[in-house]
Amino acid sequence: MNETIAALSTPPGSGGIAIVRLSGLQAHVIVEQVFRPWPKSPDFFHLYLGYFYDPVTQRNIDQVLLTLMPSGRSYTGEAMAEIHCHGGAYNSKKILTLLFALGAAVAPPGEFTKRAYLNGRLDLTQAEAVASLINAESEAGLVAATAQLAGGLSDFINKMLTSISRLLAAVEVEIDLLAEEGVNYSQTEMLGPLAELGKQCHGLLDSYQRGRILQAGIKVVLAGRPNVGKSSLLNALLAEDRALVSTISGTTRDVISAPLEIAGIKIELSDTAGLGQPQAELEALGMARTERWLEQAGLILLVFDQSRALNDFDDELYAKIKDKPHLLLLNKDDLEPLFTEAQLQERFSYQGPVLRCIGARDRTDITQVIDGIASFIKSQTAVFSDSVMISQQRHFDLLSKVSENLGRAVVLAAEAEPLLDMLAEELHQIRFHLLAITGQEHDASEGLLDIVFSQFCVGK
Ligand SMILES: Nc1nc2c(ncn2[C@@H]2O[C@H](COP(=O)(O)OP(=O)(O)O)[C@@H](O)[C@H]2O)c(=O)[nH]1
Ligand SMILES: [Mg+2]
Repeated sequence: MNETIAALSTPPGSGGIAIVRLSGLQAHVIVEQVFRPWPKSPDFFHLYLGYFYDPVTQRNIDQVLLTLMPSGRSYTGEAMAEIHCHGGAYNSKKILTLLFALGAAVAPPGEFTKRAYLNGRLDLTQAEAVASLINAESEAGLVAATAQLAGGLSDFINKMLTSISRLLAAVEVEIDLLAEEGVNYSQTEMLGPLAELGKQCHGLLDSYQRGRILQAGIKVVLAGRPNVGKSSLLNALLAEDRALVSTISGTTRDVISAPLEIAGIKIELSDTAGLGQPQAELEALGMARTERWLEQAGLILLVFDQSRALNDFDDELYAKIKDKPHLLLLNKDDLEPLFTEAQLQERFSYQGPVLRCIGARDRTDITQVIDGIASFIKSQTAVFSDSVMISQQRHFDLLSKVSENLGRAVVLAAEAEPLLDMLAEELHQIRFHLLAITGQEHDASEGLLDIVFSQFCVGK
C-alpha cells in the first residue's frame, strides 16, 4: 500500500555521523543494490560495516554501517534499513539522491512515526509524546514526555473506554428488552460508573495546567514602575549582562526574553518596560507592549523599589495583575526603606510572600527570588505529580467534550424513566471522543493525522 520512503533522520549539516533511514516493502531490496559487501544471508539488527556505492559508476560514496530490521519488529512496523554514514552534508545528500533514484520516495515530515501509528506500533498519544520528547527543553518536560510515551495516558483512557463500553452495552440491552417485555432499569448501576468517569475526566482536565508547565514551561514576566530595578534583576537571574540598566527612567522599551531553568522547569523570563506615566512616545509604545506580555504571563514578578514611596501608579498596576499568578519583589534593600514588607502586603491585601532582592545591582543575593519562583512552580505542579496528566490542547479539547456529554448522560440516567435512546447517544459520543484521543477512531474529514504529524521534522 505504501511506497518505500527514505529520509535523513539526523539534523542536516556536519556532525560525527548521519543516519539515513528507509521504510517500506522495498527497503531491503533497495539497499542491497548500493551496499557492499552484501552479506550472504543478512541478520536483522546486526551492524554491517561496508561501503555505500553508486551502482552506475561502481564508485564507493562512503564507508557506512548498515542495519536491517524486519517488518513487524521495526519502529514503523515495516521493513526498515538504517545507513549510518559519515556526518557530512554532501555525502549524506548523495546517498539520499541515489536511494531516490532507485525508487525510494521522499518522506514527508513525521511519516515514519505516522506509519508506526497506522501499523499499531504506537497510539496517537504516544506518537504525540515522541514529538514532545524531541522538543523537551527541561528535566520535567522530558519526564512527562517519557511517561506519555510509555503509554501512561493511553492506559488511563483505555480503562475509561472499557467502562463506557460496558455502560453502553447495558443501555443497548435495556433498549432491546424494553421493547419486548419492559424490564426495570437499574439507575444505580449506571449513575455510579458515570460519576466515577466524571471524576477521572475532571482529574485529567485539571492536570492540563500542570502538564503544560511541566512540558512547555512557564512564562515569567518582570513588571513594575520604571527604575525599580527590573532589568538589573533579569541580569542577576540570568547571571549575565543581558538587559541595559541605567538611572534613566524608561531605558527598557522592548521586551527582552531569555530562557532559564528553575526547579527542573523551563522558564522564559521576560523584562518589560516599566508601567507608569510615559515621558515619550517610545516609552508609551513599550508600555503597551508590556501590557500584552502581562496577559500571557504564567507568573508575574512585580518589583518595588523600597526607597521610593508607593503611589497611585502602584495601586493601578497591582489592580491590573492581581488576578494573575504573581509574586511581590522588594528591591534596593541597601537604600533607606520608605515602607515595609507588611505595609506592602496590607496595601494590596496580598497574602503571598514578599521576596527580597538583596543588592540586585551587584548581583549579590537573589536566592529568595529563585526560591520563591521554585515554590510557586512546585505549588502548581507537585500535586499528584505521579498521576497521569495531559499536556496537549487536543486532549484538553476532547476531554472537555467528554465532560459535557457525561454531564448530560448523568441528567438523563437520573430520570425516573430515562430516555434510553438519548442516553445511548451521549455514551456513543463519549466513546468516540475517547477513541479520538488515542487515535483508534476519529473523523477523517478533520485531517487530524495531518495536524498531528506535521509537528514532526522530516526523518522522524
Ligand atoms: N541602590 C540600588 N540601586 C539599584 C538596585 N538595583 C538596581 N538599581 C539601580 O536602579 C536603576 C534602575 O535599574 P534598572 O534595572 O534599569 O530598572 P528598571 O527600569 O526597572 O529596569 C539603575 O541605576 C540601577 O543601577 C539596588 O538593589 N540598589
Ligand atoms: Mg529596565
